[in-house]
Amino acid sequence: MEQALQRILQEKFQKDIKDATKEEIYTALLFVTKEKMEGMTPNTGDRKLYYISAEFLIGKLLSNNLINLGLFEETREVLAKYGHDLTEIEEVEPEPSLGNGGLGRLAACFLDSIATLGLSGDGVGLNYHDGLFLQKFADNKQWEDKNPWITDNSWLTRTDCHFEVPFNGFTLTSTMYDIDVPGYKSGCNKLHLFDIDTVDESMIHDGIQFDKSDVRRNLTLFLYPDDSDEAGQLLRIYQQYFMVSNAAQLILKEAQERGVDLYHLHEHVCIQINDTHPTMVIPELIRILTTQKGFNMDTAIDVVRKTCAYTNHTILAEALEKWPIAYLEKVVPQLMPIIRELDARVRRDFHDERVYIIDKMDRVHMAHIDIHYGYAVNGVAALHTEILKESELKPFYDIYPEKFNNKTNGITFRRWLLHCNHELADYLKELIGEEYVEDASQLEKLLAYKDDEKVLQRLREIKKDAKVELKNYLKMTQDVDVDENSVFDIQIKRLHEYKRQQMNALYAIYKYKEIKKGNLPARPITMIFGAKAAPAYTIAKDIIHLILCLQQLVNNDPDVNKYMRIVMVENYNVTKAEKLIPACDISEQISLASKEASGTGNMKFMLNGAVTLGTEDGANVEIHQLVGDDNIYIFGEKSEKVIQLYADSAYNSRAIYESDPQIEELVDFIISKEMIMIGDPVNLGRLYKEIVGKDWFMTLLDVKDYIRTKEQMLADYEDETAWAKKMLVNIAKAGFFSSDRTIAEYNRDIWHL
Ligand code: GL2
Repeated sequence: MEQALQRILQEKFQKDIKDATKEEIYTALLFVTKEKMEGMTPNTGDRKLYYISAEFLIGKLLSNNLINLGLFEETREVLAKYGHDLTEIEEVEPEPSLGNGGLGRLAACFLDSIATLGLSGDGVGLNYHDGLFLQKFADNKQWEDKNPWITDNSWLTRTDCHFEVPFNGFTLTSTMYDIDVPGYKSGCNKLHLFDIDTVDESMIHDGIQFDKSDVRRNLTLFLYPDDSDEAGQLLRIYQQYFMVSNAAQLILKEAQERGVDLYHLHEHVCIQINDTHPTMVIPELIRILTTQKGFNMDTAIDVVRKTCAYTNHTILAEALEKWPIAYLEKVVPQLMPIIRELDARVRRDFHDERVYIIDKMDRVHMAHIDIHYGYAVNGVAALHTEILKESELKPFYDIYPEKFNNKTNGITFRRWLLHCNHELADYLKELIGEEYVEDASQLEKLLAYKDDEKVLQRLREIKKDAKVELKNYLKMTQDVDVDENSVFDIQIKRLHEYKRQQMNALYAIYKYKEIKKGNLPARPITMIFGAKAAPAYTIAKDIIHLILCLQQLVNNDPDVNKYMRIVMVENYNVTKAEKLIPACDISEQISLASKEASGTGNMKFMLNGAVTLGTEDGANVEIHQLVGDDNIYIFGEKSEKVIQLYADSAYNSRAIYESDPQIEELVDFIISKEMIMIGDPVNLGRLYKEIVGKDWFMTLLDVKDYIRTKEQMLADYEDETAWAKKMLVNIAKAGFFSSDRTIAEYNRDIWHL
């Protein structure tokens, strides 16, 4: 490493390591690492997976690549020898924002595990130049800006692979960029990101505004451009088709290069459709096979059906894509005859309009294409899969019970433990050996130390160190002060009403009022939030406004700020998650039961010794089963009850509000004099009305149980030994949530690589 670094620094900058700047060292490390990865043996096999996804939230890559290449320690030492700190060098790397939340991060964790398990499998997606927007706070509100991440020297390698992608009346020529995905001590795969050369970032103005109709210039500017109008929806269809047409052409090209007889494609290729964004790969493959490869329709459909598998990540109706036929006709008319044919076959075989592809309003249900014309359908946590089978997708489950299966999500321990929490990772190695890194179930060995006071003490110290680090980071990045001796209570995830950040904000109001009344807590609490709201999601932005106003109110009140602080982290992303998660005491997983398909933050927190405060939702259910009642705090109504309330239209937030003076007092505070003095009455008023008059995700149903449970948790925190035991059990039981386990299951049951 030392020699390689010296060589590249000389070549590129005519400098020695000790005189080089952080930027120069970063660039040199990037080159060294890329060279190493080029020299790695690619994972190969007779069967290859293509994981197609609109999002790959890969995070910064330098340290993770070094870890997987087995070069991390050596690099750290070499740099230290010349007075440099690898952590500071990492700061130079821009974070690609190629994802939105859990779904995109899951895809990134999966790529790591696929490569680590030595499986042949590449990711396919788009190279968004400005990714998801950059979040800024001003006037206690969220503002959006562009988020460029591609620099002259980056992890992207331009390839000479190009395809022609046909749209209505014109064609776009693609360019494929590759990012290497090294496995941990094993072979290498690729992430292929498609782009066009004509994208023009200068067309963006006033934050994230741009001409949505100019596809040649805007196609790969942003992930999830605003789709609240027709032009925005058309652009999303352009993006999706561009992604899958490139994927389909790449898959067929590579298969033919490997000598695969396309009539046997399914024996050599499998395609995982990550949520519905890549669904058009099904009609696109059928189109290419029938129009260019001599297939008849029956055979093309048969081969494609045996090649594609679909993962569902949500039961939220608005997230299940339904594109109007008129829009598809406008953008990709060549696919519509095929989609109509696929629909006609469904209508011929099943006389149940709930499973049709085209509905009465002339909309195409993308998930229905996946389920009929794929060979596997999976949910992402046990409860989620049950809900799909028993309610959301029941008519499909009745037809194809054999296609449905569960694959509980997972996270890569390389990033979410080894990289983000060196101190804990090293201590675990000392206690139970190195094997847990490759066989996560070994973490259970930790249980032997459950009553070992020394071990428990060390776990507390490690947590404290992480809290101090976070404190310094928050001071440096946002100039806020927090107390490392306070309880760190953290809710970080996309902003959505179903995730109920608003309920956590009601707790903040409760606590603020208690402190004002003189009911002082045994120990201060630091409530940390991080979340981006979709730019067109009004109520989500109002919730951010509420939290930011509470932050100002609480942190500036000398009666209160000794006992309580609120921090809303700006532009929450993977890099920030890596700082926040190791420092957490209380992991907030408080979605309305039945609505969070899985969650993956919950797993990252537990692995780093936080204790979950959660509803029986998503993977929380499995965490609960693993750690037992004593090591998790569960509250709120169960999913059966919630589903019933929706079915009967029986939830009435106004009735709860009017009949419960405590709840009324908390909700009224949103539009109190104190708050209106700080905030915008329009935003606060709208949010107040929404909670009282609608509350679609039932905040008021669970808020009292939530407050009671959180208070219990804070009281229990004071028993240091008992709390440290809970930490230990959470870490020990986290092995199940390694994405290596998840990928092994995908491979066993779906991919058969
Ligand atoms: C999500 C779910 O909301 C989340 O619960 C799940 O953990 C992830 C990964 O399976 O998928 N679905 C979705 O559309 N997004 C998610 O994060 N954005």
